[in-house]
Amino acid sequence: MRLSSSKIRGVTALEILDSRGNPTLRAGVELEDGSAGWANVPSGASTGAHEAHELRDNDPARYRGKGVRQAAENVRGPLAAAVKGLPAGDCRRVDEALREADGTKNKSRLGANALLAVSLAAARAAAASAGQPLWRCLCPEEKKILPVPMMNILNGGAHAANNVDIQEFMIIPRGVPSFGEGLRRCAEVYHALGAILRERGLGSGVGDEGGFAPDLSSDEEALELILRAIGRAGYRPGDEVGLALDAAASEWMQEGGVYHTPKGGKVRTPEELAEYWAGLAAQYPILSLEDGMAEDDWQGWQLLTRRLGTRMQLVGDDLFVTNIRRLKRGLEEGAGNAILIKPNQIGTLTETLEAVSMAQEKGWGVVMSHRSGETEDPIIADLAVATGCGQIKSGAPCRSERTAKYNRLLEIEAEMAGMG
Ligand code: 2PG
Ligand code: MG
Repeated sequence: MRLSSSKIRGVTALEILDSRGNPTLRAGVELEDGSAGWANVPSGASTGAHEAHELRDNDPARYRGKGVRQAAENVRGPLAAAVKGLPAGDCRRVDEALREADGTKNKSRLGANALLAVSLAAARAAAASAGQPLWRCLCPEEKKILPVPMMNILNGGAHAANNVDIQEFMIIPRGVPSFGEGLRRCAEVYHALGAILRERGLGSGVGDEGGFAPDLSSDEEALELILRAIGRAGYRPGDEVGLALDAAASEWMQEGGVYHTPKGGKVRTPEELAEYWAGLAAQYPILSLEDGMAEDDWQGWQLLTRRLGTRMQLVGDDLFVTNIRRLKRGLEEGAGNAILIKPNQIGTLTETLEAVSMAQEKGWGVVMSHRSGETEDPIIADLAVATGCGQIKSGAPCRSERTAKYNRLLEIEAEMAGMG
């Protein structure tokens, strides 16, 4: 990292709101040379059981128990004390100090939300001190690539009050010359889908990530509508725009190891679920499937990977929770072939980057991701470029907390062009 060596002088914290109207945390870090950085932490609705601990106040009198005043106090108190005087650009040292101050395995004492806010804000402050955008400070020369958007255009599951069970229906532009062109293609398909839904009287209200959230008769109907939208926008489904799904199947797992879709009421064994995905893959141009099995169903994941792993990307989100211990198990056992990266699942920048590197070294796919509860902070755009991960999931081209990341990538694309 080519970040400044200026030392941390002070750390601040603020309880703010995320895009779902719940409190979340912002931290600010000020350096001795007067530079400063801030960062907001997002929050998920379909949270994996193995994620680092998100500290909430649990005081029913405030924000339905979801306040983060204690996490803010932890930033101002023990975490500030732990990092004061450290060079902000030495991310590893800063993050180690944060982890030591917490002292638990899953950051449950001071809160992963508290640690991550300081970790990211410190990196931002160091980049500001170096007079460089964050992506450039973190980015080894050879990795300067912009990610392809994996854009969510139809929401279901825990992200929408409709009767669709698959959480995210996404599109991926193929063979585009630039990030901006890929983004345009996706936005055009999004508008075409909106027009089709309106024509059919299906409603064009949106879900948590900005994708449309119509009531449909089945998940297949959603896929059919999206194929139609791709065609209506003037593109060839498959060749020019592919499909990606996030089933978020941890939400479907029931006692006894069977999957039960809460809205459609389908009950399937892991074998039947793998067959279902194989059937969909045979029928539709699905390039990527995330959380096609549940977070603790390692056998189901192996089964799915044997069945479809050579045909498509199989992304572990709840399965790996951006944690190298779980990723290592996946690599050893052949569970999945790609990882979703969400910094708040693990709680520090360096651990996030470690998970990316481990996956990249093994030739796995890497997708940088937002959360369903987001803020205007676009930092994952910088992280996607810095790591050269190649793919980003940031919702629909709708709702500013989603477009903030895409717009930041457009900015970075322009910054790169200016660098020559
Ligand atoms: C996911 C995410 C983001 P959440 O499951 O991949 O799309 O959702 O933040 O609710 O976990
Ligand atoms: Mg997911």
